[in-house]
Amino acid sequence: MNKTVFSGIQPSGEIHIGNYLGAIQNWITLLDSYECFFCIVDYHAITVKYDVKDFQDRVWNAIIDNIACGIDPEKSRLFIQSHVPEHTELAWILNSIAPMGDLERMTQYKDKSKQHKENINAGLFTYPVLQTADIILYKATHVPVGEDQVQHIEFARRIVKSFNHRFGKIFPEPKELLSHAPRILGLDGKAKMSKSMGNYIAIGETREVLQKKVMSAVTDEKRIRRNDPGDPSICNVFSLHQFFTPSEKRDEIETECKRAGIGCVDCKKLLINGIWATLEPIQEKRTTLLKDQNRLREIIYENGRQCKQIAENTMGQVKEQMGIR
Ligand code: AQP
Repeated sequence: MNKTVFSGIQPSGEIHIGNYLGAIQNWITLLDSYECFFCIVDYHAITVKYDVKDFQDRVWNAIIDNIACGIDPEKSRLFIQSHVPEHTELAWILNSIAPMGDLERMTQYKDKSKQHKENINAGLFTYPVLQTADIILYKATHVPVGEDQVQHIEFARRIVKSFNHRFGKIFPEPKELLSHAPRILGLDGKAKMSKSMGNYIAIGETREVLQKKVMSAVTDEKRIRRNDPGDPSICNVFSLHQFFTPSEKRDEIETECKRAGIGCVDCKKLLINGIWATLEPIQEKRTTLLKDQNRLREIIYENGRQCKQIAENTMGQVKEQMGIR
């Protein structure tokens, strides 16, 4: 069986280093060995309140950011979900297979229901059904995601098993692919870094804002004075060094922190340098990309057209097997 990857990102805010380390970096490593579908999932993003005026900009910014991070839209099919209406068509069909009990157990639904008490809508509830449709329309075998999405991929596998069992085997059972950074915590060091929580470092952060944000990040809370020894194993700032600081320097910071040889302020300054070394080239590439957006738009629309053809084929098979003509 061919190896096919599908993964999505919501245009629900600025892309942050959690998305970058947990998903996008992993996507880049797969470009050469898998057939890759990467999607800006705008239909998922409307399940929470959003500003209509900004929405198109958000979708387009998500495209530009992904390319600036290293997703080549000519090596992969980077596209916009709503350009392929078959996603929502298949989601309706899968709604008739998805057990309510499974959907009620979804952690993301429970969390978002608490976060958006005034807007607990059916789309929020059936979010994993649309996500399953996204994945299986392209018969994806692998789904590179952060840890927060693993429960949804398990759900997708159960739906695929039910479909294949009832109507005949069409779909492979998709497997999650976790990156080396499956769960980046927010600046509070407690909740997952997320666009909607506002606890993030965006990839488009200026150096000044980056500095402010990192300086405000929570460290080992037991370390009160500069002379107290720290515990890097419970410090979120130190855990970020793992991704932005060369290993020798990181080992030195760890040893020095444990013996109070380095304070949290200096540890944060080193982290700022490390993160900036990653963000600066991404931001430079972004500026270059913005100069020739017309060509990029053509590529993204063409990717959407190609995806639509594949999706139409899959829907033809689905309807045939289900007796829908
Ligand atoms: N903190 C994270 N650490 C590792 N991976 C993460 N991902 C998201 N946050 C982290 C992964 O990034 C991909 C895109 O997910 P998303 O668009 O749902 O990102 P988000 O920041 O989580 O967006 P929202 O709008 O704020 O959503 P909720 O409210 O669900 O958190 C996924 O592969 C995800 O796993």
